[in-house]
Amino acid sequence: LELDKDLSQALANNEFVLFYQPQLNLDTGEIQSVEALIRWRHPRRGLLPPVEFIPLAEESGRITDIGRWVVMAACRQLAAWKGTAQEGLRIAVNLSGRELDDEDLVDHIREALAAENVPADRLEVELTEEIFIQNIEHNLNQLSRLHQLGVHLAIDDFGVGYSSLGYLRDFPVDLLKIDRSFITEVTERHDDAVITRAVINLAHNLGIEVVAEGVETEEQLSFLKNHRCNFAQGYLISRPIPVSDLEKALASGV
Ligand code: G
Ligand code: G
Ligand code: NA
Ligand code: MN
Repeated sequence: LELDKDLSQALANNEFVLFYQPQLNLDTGEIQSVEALIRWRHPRRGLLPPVEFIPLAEESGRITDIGRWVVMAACRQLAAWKGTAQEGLRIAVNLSGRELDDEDLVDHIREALAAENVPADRLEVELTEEIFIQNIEHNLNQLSRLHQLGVHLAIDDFGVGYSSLGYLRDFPVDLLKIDRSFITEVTERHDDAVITRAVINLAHNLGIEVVAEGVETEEQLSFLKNHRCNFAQGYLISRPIPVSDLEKALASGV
């Protein structure tokens, strides 16, 4: 409850910050996108990860305003990168199902992009399969509008949800992010390798690109390259880092 009270002040006090985790393009060897991951600089508790406050924010409904801040902050960052070495980068933001409930979400994203004069295809939205289980018609409508704007849609934690594959046919999906739990032992376990290859082939045959999450070893990276996975994200490439560290890392050619 105390944390919830603090959360009500956090936006006004400017206590949120975005960290960025790069995604490596396995064809070009370049960083093409970064995932924005929110942190809370709590005045007494220090830097808090999202698991410690996002569920709370979802319960109280504050997630809507936090999500708006995230989108605005990402757009501001994209604008700030114009004319720099980061110019071509895309930012992926995470949205929970609760955030899709907001009827004004798409308008807000459109306005944030326009306010910062950022092309919509620089922004990507990551959603988990939960959005294909409830409020399907509403969510389909929201995501179709978002996709029409030009925003890219990614399915996060793919393969561990409870939804059917039918949504890949019905929803405008651009990217699948294979859940870390399949990648961790992909070079040791035959079943994980089979699943990962099948997901890559399924996605490609549907015209969808694939990101592997949780890549921690060179062996995993080689496996993913050999099987034509498009992007890799994970500690091998980089942890989520502050924007200043990201800019330094990119400048030194990581
Ligand atoms: O950064 P970390 O690995 O602790 O992130 C854990 C989870 O928190 C991520 O899987 C992501 O789904 C969620 N998350 C991170 N940033 C945001 C955000 O800005 N909004 C929402 N809704 N979830 C986020
Ligand atoms: O739910 P989502 O996948 O968006 O959240 C990503 C989370 O996974 C973040 O909390 C991030 O810190 C964590 N993460 C990112 N890369 C790796 C990795 O290579 N290994 C492990 N163990 N965790 C990772
Ligand atoms: Na993820
Ligand atoms: Mn994510």
